[in-house]
Formats: sequence, C-alpha cells, structure tokens
Amino acid sequence: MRRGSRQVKSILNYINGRFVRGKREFADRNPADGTVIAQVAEADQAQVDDAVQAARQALRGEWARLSVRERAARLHRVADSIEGQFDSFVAAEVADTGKPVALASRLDIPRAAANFRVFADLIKTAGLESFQTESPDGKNALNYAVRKPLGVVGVITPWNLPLLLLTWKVAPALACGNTVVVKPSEETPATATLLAEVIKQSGIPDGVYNVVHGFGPNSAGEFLTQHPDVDAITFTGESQTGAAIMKTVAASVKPVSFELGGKNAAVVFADCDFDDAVSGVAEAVFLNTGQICLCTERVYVERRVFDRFVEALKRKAESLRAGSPLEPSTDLGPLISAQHREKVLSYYRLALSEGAELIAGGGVPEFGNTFDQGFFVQPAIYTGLAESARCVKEEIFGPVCHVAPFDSEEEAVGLANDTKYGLAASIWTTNLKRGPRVAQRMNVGIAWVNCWFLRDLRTPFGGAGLSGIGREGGLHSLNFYSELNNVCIRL
Ligand code: NAD
Ligand code: 6OD
Repeated sequence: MRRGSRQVKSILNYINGRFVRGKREFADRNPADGTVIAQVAEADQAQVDDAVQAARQALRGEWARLSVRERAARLHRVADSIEGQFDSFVAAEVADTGKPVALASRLDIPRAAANFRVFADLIKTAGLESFQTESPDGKNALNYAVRKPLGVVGVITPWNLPLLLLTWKVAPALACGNTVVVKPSEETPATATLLAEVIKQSGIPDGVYNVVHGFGPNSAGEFLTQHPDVDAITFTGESQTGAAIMKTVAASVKPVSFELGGKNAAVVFADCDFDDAVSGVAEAVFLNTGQICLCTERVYVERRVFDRFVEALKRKAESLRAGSPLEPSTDLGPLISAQHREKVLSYYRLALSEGAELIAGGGVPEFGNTFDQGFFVQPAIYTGLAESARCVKEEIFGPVCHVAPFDSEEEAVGLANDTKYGLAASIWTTNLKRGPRVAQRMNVGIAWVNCWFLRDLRTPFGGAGLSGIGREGGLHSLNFYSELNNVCIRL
C-alpha cells in the first residue's frame, strides 16, 4: 500500500470454516459517494468446487448427527449473535447498499435475526402427513412422511436487501439439515462474510455454511449452478437471470425455487382512508429508493379522487430527504450502482418520450459535496402513459411510479392484472367486502389490503408468472428444503 493511500478492508470467501482469498479481487463501492470501501476475493471454479465438496462432506459429519432440538438451538445462537453485533451488521449493510441507517436498523438486520428464529422454532414443531390406508385384502397399512435434507443447496441472492434475503433462504435450509454454498451479489458482499463469523461462533460445524464471492456468468454464480454436486438452487433476482439459471440446471433436473422481479400495482378506491392510502402508497413506491421487488410502480386511482391523490403523492415525494445514509433523518439513499442509475434514468427519459406528464422529480439531485459522486436520483411520478407503454410494462426498480385513473372495480382488476409479472399488489379501501374480494382476484403471490410489506414469515411467499417459481415461507420453505420420504408399513 502506497503512503497516504487509504486502507480498504478485504472481504473474503468462507470455505470449510476458513476465510480465504481468491486469485482475483474486485472492488466494492459505497453507492452514496462512489468510493471503494473493500476489495472482495473472487472465488474461481476450483474454490467453488472446494466449497461444494466441503458442504457435501459436512452433510455426513457432526451436522447430520445433531438432534433437531440442538440444530434449532444453534440457529437461535446465530440470531443472538446477529443481535449482539447489530451495529456492525447495520454499518456493513449501509456502506454496501447506501440505504438509510434507519431502514437497515428497522428492517434488514432485525429480519435477518427473525429469519433464523422463525425457522428454528418451526422445524421443532412442524408435523407431516400420516394416513392409515386400507388395502384391497382388507388389511391396514400406515403411511407417514419423513423429512430429510435435500443435500447441498446453492443460494444465490441480490443486492437490494442483502442479508434479509440471504438469511430468508439460509435459515430454513439449515433448519432442515442441509448445508449451503452462498453466492451473494457482487454489489453487496459484506454481510454474507460477516454472517460467516457469527456462524462460526455459534457452533455451526465447518462446511455447513460456505460463501463464494463473484459475479454471475463465467464466475462464481454460474460455477455454482453448473456444479454437479449441488442438489438444489434457490435464487432471488431478476426474471431474466432466473431464466438463464433454469437453462443451466435443466440438464441435471435440480429442484429450483425462484423469487424474481415484479411490476406491482396499487389500487386506490375513492372510499379509502385518504391520508393512510397516500402514506402507504408513497412507502410502497419509494422505500429503499424503490429497490424492493415488492415496490409499487403502477398506481391505479379511482377517477373521483385521482387529481387529489396525485397532488398528495407529489407532496410526499417532494418531502423525502435524500442524502447521507448515516443521517437518521434520511429517507432516500442512492441507487446501488452507476450502471443501475443509468438504467433508471433511461426509463425516466423513456417515460417522457412515450408521452408521460412529469408530476414530480425525475432528475438527479445536487448536493454540492461528495454525494454528487454517488448514484442518487430524484423520485419520479408520471401520469398519462398508455397501458402498453414500456414504462408501464417493464420493471424499473427505482423510486418511480405511473399513476392512472379507473372508473370501476372491474376495470381496476383488469388493469392491475395486465402484466406478465405476478408478485404483489396492494388495495386501498375502507369497504371490507371489496378489499378481500379484489385481493383474491389479483394474480399475485401476495395481495395486501390497506397495508404493504407487512410480513408474517409463516405465510406463503413467492410470485406468479415472471415473478417466480414456488413458494417459500413457513412450511413452504421447510418443504422446499426437504426431501420428503414416505414410509408405508403393512400393519
Ligand atoms: P440479478 O439477477 O442481476 O442478480 C442476482 C444474483 O444472481 C447475483 O448474485 C448475481 O451475481 C447472480 N447471477 C447473475 N447472473 C447469473 C448467472 N447467469 N448464473 C448464476 N448467478 C447469476 O438481480 P439483482 O440486480 O441483484 O436484483 C434485482 C432484481 O431482483 C430485481 O429484478 C428484483 O425484482 C429481484 N428481486 C426479487 C425478489 C423476490 O422476492 N421476488 C426479491 C429481491 C429482488
Ligand atoms: O419479506 C420477505 O421474506 C422477502 N422475501 C422479501 C422480498 C423483497 C424483495 O425485494
């Protein structure tokens, strides 16, 4: 290191209980000011293989011999340690993502601990079917299902809620007795390696949790999905990436669980609690700078309240404070990268060329300090686009929405469902018959009434159409991460 240059930390792979460098490194940037905050060890094909072999071996070791009660106790220890090192996890997540410290403290890190606790508790109590079966000769048989681990699970995750989404998959996989090789996003590698320290301290045997850093194609992501000794792939990310992974794993017929993109609608009826609906929709559009798969990018508002709603949403957008992620009052951090900012800004330009009326924002904020080197955008609200416009059809993944009027419930349902995605929707009404009725007609994995991103981790979570394959959450996760073996005994 040259004199005067700033020391940046190293983020290492974690293979078979050891933190290891790679032959190559890549830079990890803080999106708030573009500075390099760490050098990340990129795992090559041989290291991904080491990680998979370590995971395979760990399936036959101490981990396999632990009672379910003891396995669950260790997962609770992981949750305790995340909570014990709360500030370090928050700091790492904020530096990697640029998200406001208030958000990481209230959502990302508490949910990581909760993911371990929920699945640790569930695995101790989850039952399985059993049937007493009458055979043709009039005798009886007893059928009962047994839960066994799937084996080595490859876990590939995105950058928007890095630790939350990683632990959402790792916790149930470990609860079911599997071992994992995790490939976190190249944009946000820090908390996966920090979790490795916690895993080690919590008595999880070496080889059970492995981390390989790198990119997708021709790097750690693809090496993992191609690996013949990986038994299942669980993936969260873009729909197109899901399609590429599906192609790769097709030849070996591995089980996959895919949580993919969305183009989610909010439907606001004139009989809504107006202030609640404005606040709720604003949160659904702008939280995490719009970088949550569940975020709303299409807002449909009953015509009677359309102008008033658009004006109120505009005021909300304009009141959001962008700036230092470390400032507790900051609402909006940057986008994740220069490349992602260019993608979002290209949609801002496209909206105008497709004929949209710009209601709010739509540019790049100026700070007059180092944040001008960061990847910030202003939140943006548009109206007036045709339903066929690309900005209404394609996932943008930024703090942006298009607002359109509707005249009837039937029309609103048709508009909300007119998408190839099917992840989430929210419905805003005080009519308690209409709320559930419309929610049930939404072609999505989750429909909220008068709320958004309110989660019970026992419920099914996933998407229809381009938004995914399968359901995770509660027993759905346990069933994906298990091989169910039916035993039939002639009585
Ligand atoms: P991405 O698909 O670009 O990357 C996700 C992960 O896949 C990264 O770790 C990446 O390195 C890896 N990857 C990329 N190409 C690969 C390949 N060919 N083989 C193996 N691995 C590969 O997604 P992103 O940009 O990190 O995240 C944003 C996207 O994720 C958005 O579309 C968002 O909607 C979606 N998302 C969905 C959910 C959900 O629950 N449905 C949750 C969060 C994010
Ligand atoms: O809350 C969850 O469990 C979950 N998987 C959220 C996904 C958010 C997408 O960005």
